[in-house]
Amino acid sequence: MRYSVVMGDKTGDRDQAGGAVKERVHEKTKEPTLHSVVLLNDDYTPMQFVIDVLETVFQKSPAEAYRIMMQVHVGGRGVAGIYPWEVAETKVDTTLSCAREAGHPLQATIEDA
Ligand code: TYC
Repeated sequence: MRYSVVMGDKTGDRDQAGGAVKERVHEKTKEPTLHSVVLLNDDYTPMQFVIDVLETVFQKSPAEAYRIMMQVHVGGRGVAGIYPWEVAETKVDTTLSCAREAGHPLQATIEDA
């Protein structure tokens, strides 16, 4: 999903023109920078737990969740999803909280997409 944020400042967007005030003369849009949430392999987190996290936290289909989990299991790491910074941060927090609560050492990090 992509979206734009309208950027403006208090003075720069207003311009006097013949007595009228033009609003947002210099309207700008800025794409959010995107970040990858990366899952890391370990020897103890159950495969089914990782699949469950990918389905519930990262909204992956069962087939995609299995594919990503196996990629991490075999290759050591895999991208769970790509998001704006604050969304990525929340996904990592949720993943780590769920894992710790369940007693698993699963690790997740954020990288530039
Ligand atoms: N390697 C784990 C196992 O054999 C499974 C696993 C997959 C763990 C992905 C973490 O991010 C992970 N039980």
